[in-house]
Amino acid sequence: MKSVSHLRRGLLAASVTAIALCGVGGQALAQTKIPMRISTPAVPDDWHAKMWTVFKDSLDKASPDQFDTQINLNASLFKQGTEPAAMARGNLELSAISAFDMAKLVPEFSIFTAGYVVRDPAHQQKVFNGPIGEGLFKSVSEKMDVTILATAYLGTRQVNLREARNVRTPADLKGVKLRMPGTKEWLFLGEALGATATPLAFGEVYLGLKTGTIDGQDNPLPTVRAAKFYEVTKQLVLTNHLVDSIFIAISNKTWNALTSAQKQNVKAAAQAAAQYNNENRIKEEGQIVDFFKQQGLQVTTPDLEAFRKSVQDTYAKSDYAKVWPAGLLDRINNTR
Ligand code: KDO
Repeated sequence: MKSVSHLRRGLLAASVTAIALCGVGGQALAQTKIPMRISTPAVPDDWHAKMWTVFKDSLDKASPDQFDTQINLNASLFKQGTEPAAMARGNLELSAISAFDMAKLVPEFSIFTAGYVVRDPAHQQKVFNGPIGEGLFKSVSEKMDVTILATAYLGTRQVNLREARNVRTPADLKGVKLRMPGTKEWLFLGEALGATATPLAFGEVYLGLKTGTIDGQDNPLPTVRAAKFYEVTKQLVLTNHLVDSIFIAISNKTWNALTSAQKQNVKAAAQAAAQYNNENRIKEEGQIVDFFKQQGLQVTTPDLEAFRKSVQDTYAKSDYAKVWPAGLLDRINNTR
């Protein structure tokens, strides 16, 4: 029998979501589940939405009856980009946040918002699971009040256009209204690609493409499929411009209130979720181009060297690069 002293009293007042009364030897025992509200803009068919079910199942298996995991997709609980502040305030327990979210409060993180820095998913995992990730995640915890539990591979971002055009170099994207998420770090990436970056929340992209308020968008191909952007676009330009990450993060208010066994199980569940996402997404990316061709999209490969050089030069000359710690880019490049 569990004794009441096992319950985390601090959480009782604020976060009782389920109370089960069980009579044991004539005594009533109150059991409290710790709420784990998750908010993400991801659509149900995308791997980084499905990974949360893996998180929930792993956690329930390891810590039965201790957590009440609630998965909210399609930005139904918090708007895209507002999750970090909600976690810092303690209004949200978990989310998957981007390098762009982190760059706002931890400026050196902007190195990972720059195109053509991370080479591939294996490089990404080595960088973030090693000393570089450890140092940056420490600053994230201090400045954002969230703890990073695992690094998931969001996929490699590609340009996806409403009307087909000949795109060889960034100059060919001049004047193209390329939708980006609505922060300056994202918009800078769109401009670095040569386009006219146009801010729009993820949930509005499909309609924007359909009605022509935007000319294109950039996302990894599994997301282009899951969100059905292929229905309202005619071309994929395989720019490979960003090997993107999404970091599973938990509010420090929640994290610090857990026992060490609970912390271990929550972290293991996040890592299982990331691994499920990574394996499936990498596999899908390897096979997905045929699907788009069958849907009638043109799939073209531009001059990748021209894109790489132009994007890297744009970042190197920008204010972002001024706050990158000396030697960090070399350390990333030398991580093998
Ligand atoms: C997007 O809005 O383009 C983006 O890919 C940005 C990511 O950081 C992430 O928020 C993602 O959308 C959503 O999870 C939807 O897939």
